[in-house]
Amino acid sequence: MSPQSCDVVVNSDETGRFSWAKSVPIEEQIESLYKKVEVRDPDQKEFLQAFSEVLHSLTPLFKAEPKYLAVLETIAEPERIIVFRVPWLDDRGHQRVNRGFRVQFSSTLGPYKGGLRFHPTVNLGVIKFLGFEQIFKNSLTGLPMGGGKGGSDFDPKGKSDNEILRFCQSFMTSLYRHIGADTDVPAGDINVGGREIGYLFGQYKRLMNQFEGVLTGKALNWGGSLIRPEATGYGAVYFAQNWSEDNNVPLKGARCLISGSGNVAQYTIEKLIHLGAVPLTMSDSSGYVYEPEGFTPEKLEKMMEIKNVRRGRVSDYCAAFPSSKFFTGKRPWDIQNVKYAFPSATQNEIDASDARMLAKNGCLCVVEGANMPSTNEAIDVYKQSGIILCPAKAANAGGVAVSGLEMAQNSMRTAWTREEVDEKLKNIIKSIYENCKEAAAKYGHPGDIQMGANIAGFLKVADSVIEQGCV
Ligand code: NDP
Ligand code: 2IT
Repeated sequence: MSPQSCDVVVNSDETGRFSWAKSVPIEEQIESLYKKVEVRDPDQKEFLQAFSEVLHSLTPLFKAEPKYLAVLETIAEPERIIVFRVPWLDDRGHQRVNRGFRVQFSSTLGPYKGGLRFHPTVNLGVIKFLGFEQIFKNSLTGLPMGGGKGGSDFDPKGKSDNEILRFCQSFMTSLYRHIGADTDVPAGDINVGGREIGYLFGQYKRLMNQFEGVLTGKALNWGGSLIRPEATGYGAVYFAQNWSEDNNVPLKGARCLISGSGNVAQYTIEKLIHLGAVPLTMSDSSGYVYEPEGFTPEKLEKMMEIKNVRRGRVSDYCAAFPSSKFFTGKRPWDIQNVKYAFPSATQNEIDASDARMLAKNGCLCVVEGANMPSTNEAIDVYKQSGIILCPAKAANAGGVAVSGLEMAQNSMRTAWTREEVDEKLKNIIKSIYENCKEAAAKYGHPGDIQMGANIAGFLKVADSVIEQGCV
């Protein structure tokens, strides 16, 4: 029986705005909310996955305070969705077209904030999952940022620099009227890095005749922040460091698995090396590279040159270092005797059988650099096998946190030193870790960082929604 069909609504909060059926078990009300959201967008499987994860993990909160179920229902509906045509000319002069998206999910805590992803798998369900997660991630940072996400199904692989430039200019020609330093501040995500942010910023400036901090991830010469490129990877390792010190599982000497070879993976490995850990793997969509003794600074530098300068594949690396081995078409979760895994490529890259493999290989802690890299079935396996999950919205919040610091520096027309930004990043990550721990303990699940992240991230937004008149 759903709360809607129940005719004995017997409880409401002090305002009378939130009512729920006291006679219906909260678990049933949770399932009926899931169905309601699913019926609206049955094809958005990634969004429904992210929604289900948050909804179910908030069960102890709903048991204590059922009014929050209705608030979650409101938050799960984006404030605004913008979908647009992106026409562009390829190098042969042929007309091409892609679809652009910006989901302005929540402005409760500040201007919409979140990255842009260019990838052929992008669709509205993917952007909605990313935007939904972003709301709670941004809330956890403690900085004044709402949640949003955007992108396109454009595939940059094999495109020339001129094609990327024309695509970015066309994308911004449609997007510019919807964004602004106090409205919505996009940034990078998969396949959107410094080069693309530059082309997008330049076009915004032309169209608006205005130099403002409308994007983050800018180059240092024109308003970028030191440490922004490093921030997501460094932040993930700082998060792991907090957990490791708390639980006595030293990072020094720990064998670590990393997926991905882009921005997040590269700086995760750099910081792991600084701390004396042993990062063993990097990957892309064609397979993974295994370095039996771990990546060194020289080896990482080579991989960065291949990926960032030549825009090559991880397999190209093996020619330079015969000690390494490439596994075609595989993901790096089958290496034995490991302590930590840092999935840093994309969503759903660890399924239940990968999670079982991680458990068998000794993994104690999964630190999510990517967004939603673990399927919900994989999360169940972590729980059954005692693996601790440091979920994306907490563990990879360092990137958007330093984006928030970039916005602050732009507003003040100043630039902080590398040390200042790094120190602020460390403090933000520490307070996220502590807030997650505290919320988990308060709601009866001490040590459950995943639940703590959802509860702490959600509560701040939910209470603010109520204070702002349920809008
Ligand atoms: P990059 O574009 O720099 O790198 C992406 C990496 O992931 C590449 O190695 C890419 O390989 C791999 N990848 C992408 N899609 C797939 C796929 N379908 N299957 C297998 N591998 C894939 O992106 P980022 O490093 O910035 O982003 C990685 C993850 O981190 C994403 O989930 C992103 O949302 C998340 N994130 C990023 C932040 C940031 O600041 N950049 C902040 C917080 C989270 P290939 O080249 O073969 O596609
Ligand atoms: O998923 C993410 O947090 C990002 N891609 C970074 C967003 C941002 O606004 O810096």
